[in-house]
Order: sequence, then C-alpha cells, then structure tokens
Amino acid sequence: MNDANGFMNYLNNTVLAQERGSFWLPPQASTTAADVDWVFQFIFGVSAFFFILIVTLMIIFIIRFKRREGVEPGAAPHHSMALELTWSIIPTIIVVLIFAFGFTTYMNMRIAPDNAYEINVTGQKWKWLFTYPNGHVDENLHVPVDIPVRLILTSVDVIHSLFVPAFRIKMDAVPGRYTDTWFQAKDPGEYLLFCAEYCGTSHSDMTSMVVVHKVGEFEKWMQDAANFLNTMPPAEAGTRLYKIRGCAQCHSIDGTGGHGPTFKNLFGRDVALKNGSTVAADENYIRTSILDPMADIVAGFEPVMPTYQGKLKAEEVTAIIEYIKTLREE
Ligand code: HEC
Ligand SMILES: [Cu+2]
Repeated sequence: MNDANGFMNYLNNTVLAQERGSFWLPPQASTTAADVDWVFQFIFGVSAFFFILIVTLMIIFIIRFKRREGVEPGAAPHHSMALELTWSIIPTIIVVLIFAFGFTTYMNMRIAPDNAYEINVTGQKWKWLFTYPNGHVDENLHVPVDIPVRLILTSVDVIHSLFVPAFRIKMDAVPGRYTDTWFQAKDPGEYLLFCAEYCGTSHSDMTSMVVVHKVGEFEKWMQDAANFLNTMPPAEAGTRLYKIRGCAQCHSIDGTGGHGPTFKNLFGRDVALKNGSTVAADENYIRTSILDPMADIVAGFEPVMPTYQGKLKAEEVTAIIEYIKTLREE
C-alpha cells in the first residue's frame, strides 16, 4: 500500500464495511463515544452561539453607532451592575459545566475497568503489531464485542499514536515506556485504525483495522489465528510472517530497493556475495540467510539483518521460503 490509490481503496473498503457515522462524526462504536461527542457538541454549540452573538452585535453596532456628520457623541454609559453580573455569572456556569463533563468523561476514558481484557500494542515504522494473550501476533486489532479491552502500548522506534475514530480513543505509543488506553466496543464490525503522529516517510500507510467479533467468535478467531501455520497453505502463512515478523521493513517484494535486497525473483537466482563468490538462491541458501545472516553477505549491502535463530520455528522458515518462491516471475 505505497500509493494514494492503495490508501483510497483501503478507506473505501473499510468505510463500506462499517456502519457509516453521521455527516460530522464517525459511528459511535464504543461505550464512551457518546459522552465524548456530547462534550464536543456542547463546547461546539456554546462557541457557535457566542460567535454568532458577538459578530451580529458587532455588525449592528458598527452600523448603528457610525460617526455621522452633525451628530455629536453622547455621554459614555454608566456602570451597569445587572449587565456585569450577567456576563460574569453565565460564562462561569458554562465553564464549570465544561470542566465537570470533560473531567468525568476523561477520567472514565483513562481508567480501565479491573476485569479488562489486555492486548499489547507495538508501534514501529510503519505498522502496528498486536500481541494477544496466547502469544499470537497480528497486524489488525481483533477484539470481542461488549467486553472492556485495555491496550498497553509501546514503540520500538519513534513516537506513534494509535487512533480509532469510531471509538473516540487516541493514545501515544512512546519508545522506552508503556502507555495504556481502553474501550468497550458496542457493535461487531470493522473500523479504521490510524497512526495519528507524523512518524516519517510511510506514516500515511500506518493503517490497520479493528475487527470487533460477535460474542463467542473472538476466542475461536484467536485459536485459529495462532494456529495459522496449520490452517493456511504454507505460502499464505509465509506472506503473513513476512508482514508480521518485520521482513517487509527491509525487503520489498516488487523489485524496489531498501535496506535489504528485494525478494522479487530471488529464488533460483545467482546471488553475488560480498566475498566475491556466487551462490544459487535455493532453499538452503534462504534458510541460512534467515537463521545466520552474517554467513553470506550479499554484495552491495550492509550486514544489518538481525538473526532469526530461535525466533522463527522450522515450519515458519519453510513457510517463508514457500512464499519467496511465489515471487518468481518467469
Ligand atoms: C533490518 C533490516 C532487515 C530485516 C528486518 C530483515 N532483513 Fe533480510 N537482509 C537484510 C540485509 C541488509 C540483507 C543483505 C545482507 C545480508 O546478506 O545479510 C538481507 C538478506 C536477506 C536474504 C538474502 C537475500 C539475497 O538477495 O540473497 C534473505 C533470504 C533474507 N534477508 C530474508 C529475510 C527474512 C525472511 C526476514 C524476516 C523474517 C528478514 N530477512 C528480515 C536486512 C534485513
Ligand atoms: Cu506512526
């Protein structure tokens, strides 16, 4: 999803898949959304009312009290107790109301219920990773409906910000520390999730989806998802691993350059190594490249690839190899 078209497709598909909101706001898909909107609309209403009042009076006064030939200005008006009290007391009440509504809603949004279901979120350039209690890692946020969910966020590089407009939540993901936020989804469906902190080149691609599952379906999803090596064809499982294990950050699949060589047409090619020799990229070469990246350094690249020894299981390496094979074009 590296171009504007890809992003528009993403928007259209997900927006169509979810219930549309009002003209002004996205759907109220979490339990706090209505409160947030209420405070927002209250402040907006008060501002609009006073804006119109002040501008209208201004215009009337400009016309009415314009300096005219032959008309001398009258004496300045006297101090009016009633007027002064009115314009002090009414705004004070309004401001205190805004504080009271805002503060209670804010506290409610900040403090997760004790029984909340916890999901770990990692921001990185430029994708979100969600880690579930059973160890499964996913690029999308899957949650059960009608259950409070607490997100514990961090980042591995720069500051990102997790934003789900339909839930009215936004929270920074900061490197070197944890932040948290929570919500309770009201309706099953799919909602947009953005990064709301400008974090570099592909910031606008840092999008995911929130999938709210019906009662009872979430556990099943999590089981199947964690088990994807057994339920998906290897090449498809390899695509997933390529995305969620960070290979995509350095290796493109469309022939473009990056920190590492592209995977396009890699399989079966003769690869020139830094030490001057050439090897054929077969299963064993790719396996070694993943588990022991320092063994054969590709000519023209820096040895920056982390080792996946102990981090990827044998079946996972096989799935990635199967995936790389599908990127061959005759
Ligand atoms: C931080 C960047 C980075 C990440 C992340 C990364 N690699 Fe690499 N990779 C490189 C670089 C740089 C090279 C070339 C230098 C070398 O051979 O070590 C490379 C080389 C390779 C090669 C050999 C490619 C060729 O053209 O001969 C393979 C295969 C490979 N990586 C697979 C993977 C897989 C699979 C993952 C994810 C599980 C991954 N890499 C993650 C940077 C990365
Ligand atoms: Cu970001």
